[in-house]
Amino acid sequence: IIQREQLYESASTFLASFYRESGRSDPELTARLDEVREELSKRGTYAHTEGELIFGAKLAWRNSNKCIGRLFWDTLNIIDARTINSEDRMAGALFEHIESATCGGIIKPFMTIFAPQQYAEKPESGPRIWNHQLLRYAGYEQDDGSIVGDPASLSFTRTCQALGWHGSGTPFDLLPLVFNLPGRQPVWYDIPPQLVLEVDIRHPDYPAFDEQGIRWYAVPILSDMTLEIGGIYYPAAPFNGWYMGTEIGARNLADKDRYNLLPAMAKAMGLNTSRDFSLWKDRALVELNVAVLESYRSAGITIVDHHTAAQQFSRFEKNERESGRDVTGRWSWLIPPLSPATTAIFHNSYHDEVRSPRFYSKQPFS
Ligand code: HEM
Ligand code: NRG
Repeated sequence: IIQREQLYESASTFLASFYRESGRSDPELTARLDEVREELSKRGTYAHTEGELIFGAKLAWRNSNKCIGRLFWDTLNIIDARTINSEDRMAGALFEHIESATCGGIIKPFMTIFAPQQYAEKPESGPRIWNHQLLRYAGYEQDDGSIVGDPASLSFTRTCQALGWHGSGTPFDLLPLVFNLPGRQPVWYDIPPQLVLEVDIRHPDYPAFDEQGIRWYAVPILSDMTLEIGGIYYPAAPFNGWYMGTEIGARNLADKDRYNLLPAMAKAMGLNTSRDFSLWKDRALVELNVAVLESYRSAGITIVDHHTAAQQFSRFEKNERESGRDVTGRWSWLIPPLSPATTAIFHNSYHDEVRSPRFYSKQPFS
């Protein structure tokens, strides 16, 4: 009963904001709240209308304090996949997400929302996606302790292998999709390669770098966060926008515990790497980021540089203020990892206040 009251509280707060922001009348809101109360007393939960789901998903993006890309929150495309209850159809919906979001390189923000968690009358967990992102490269530990591929994927790769998947062992093997429906065993599906757009990373001025054979995928599709709207939890709700170049060039390819490519870039540039004092790491880092941006651009794939992204974020802040809302944010995530002080974000401060609808990074009630 207490849980039901809490759920009604969360539902009414969310519905009030939906009806207010979409310019509906108070009597309409009251009617909907009565309906929700009735549904709660019968079923212990309530179902969002399609309009509520779309609005809630967009607000969860708008409320993502770590996200610099929020100017575009209102352009999110939502696929309602709440009725999917077979593995094949779930895999199909995920494949379709990859295809629609990629859109031949003109990337579109998408979110596919599967069934919510039913935690009231009949405790039953919702469907779950085990991948961190729908597209990601495997990581393998060799007998000599060295690592092939993405070290961030070591443990998930072992999970896939335990389920019977075998990778080819290259540094850029796409991992399979792994997920489970409520109360069922996990299943894995290889992603049809023709759905996956990837880019060869080349440097326009340092062709020696091209021989590294580095590539990356076009679309980041986060798949391990739980979406919460009005007290309802959607544990499988993968979403994507496009990349900011630094995510790849200053982290995925540069971090020592990821692809660790600063030494290779420095070598291609002919830098002397014997002394930190020469700033060879900084020079290699900039050129690695140039290589990422130029490679995506020449392949016709949407990507944003961190200066433009920071300017877009300023526009978001202005829009929010003009709409009578104050912007929340987490400074340590909003600043880009390359030349942060050249962006306005660095010189501002933000309140990291948590608002619902929202994304949880760890799945609750697991
Ligand atoms: C985080 C950019 C779209 C929700 C981030 C980060 C960047 C970013 C750079 C920090 C990531 C990191 O440091 O690992 C963008 C850009 C987008 C975009 C350029 C282009 C449209 C979206 C969309 C959503 C979203 C569509 C949800 C609907 C989030 C969330 C985080 C995040 C929840 C935090 C992730 C975490 O906790 O690991 N975004 N984003 N973003 N973004 Fe966005
Ligand atoms: N840094 C991660 C991706 C995190 C989310 N970034 C986005 N999200 N751009 C990486 O793979 O590098 N998005 O929805 O566009």
